[in-house]
Amino acid sequence: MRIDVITLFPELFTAITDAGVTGRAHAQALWSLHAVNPRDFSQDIHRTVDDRPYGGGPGMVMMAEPLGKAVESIKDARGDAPVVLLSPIGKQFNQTLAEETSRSAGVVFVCGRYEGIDQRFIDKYVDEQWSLGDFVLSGGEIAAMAMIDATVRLLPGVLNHSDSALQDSFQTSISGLLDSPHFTRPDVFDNIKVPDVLLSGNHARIARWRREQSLLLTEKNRPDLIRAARARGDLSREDEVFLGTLV
Ligand code: 4GY
Repeated sequence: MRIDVITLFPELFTAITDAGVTGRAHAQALWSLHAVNPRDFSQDIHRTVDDRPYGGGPGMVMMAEPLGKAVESIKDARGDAPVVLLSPIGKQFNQTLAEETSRSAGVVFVCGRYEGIDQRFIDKYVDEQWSLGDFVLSGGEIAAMAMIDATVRLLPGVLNHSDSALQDSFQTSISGLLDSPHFTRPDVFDNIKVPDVLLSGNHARIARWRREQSLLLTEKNRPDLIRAARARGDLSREDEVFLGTLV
């Protein structure tokens, strides 16, 4: 998979190219990152990429021309990958979008800085806007890295064991419930014992316990996901009895 990113801070992306699961996958050439700095397409000696907002107001606005030239510079290499602007006004990114992106050839992420981006750049070059969530960042880079991380770990060959990705929180293809708690050695920490069932070797009991922990946690933290699972027919009679919905 090829990922392009337009950013004033290309060095930030070493966080995902050089470390962890995404770093290993990058070293194995399972994905590549191509950063383009709009400052390299500025027209003046000061390499200016921002200017004051028309109509007044605080802060600065990213100029359309350096961003437009940056996108033009990757026209041939990107093929038909969509140009995606990271913005809190965009569609909320989720696991389904990560799955779809991981099945695509690639994406071009545009990371804004300052107060905003000249709307004429957005109208001419941006295909979609995606949001990490309902909060305002100082720039799109951290949102882009989060989305790249969520996408790359789903690429074939990135995670070693085949069902690990499928069991994570939000991997709705299994159940759409939150992940159950995890424990490892030692069996006592700070006088707190690992739940006995996990040491029982009874795989059916362990699976049922994990399912019930998922149901409890999801009911507490994300009751909307319980309702959605029920609407999809993903809750068994046993699940409903456990939740107290039935007798
Ligand atoms: N939230 N999700 C987000 C953001 C800030 C463009 C400069 C977000 O994705 N990006 O808060 N981005 C950017 C937006 C102008 C600041």
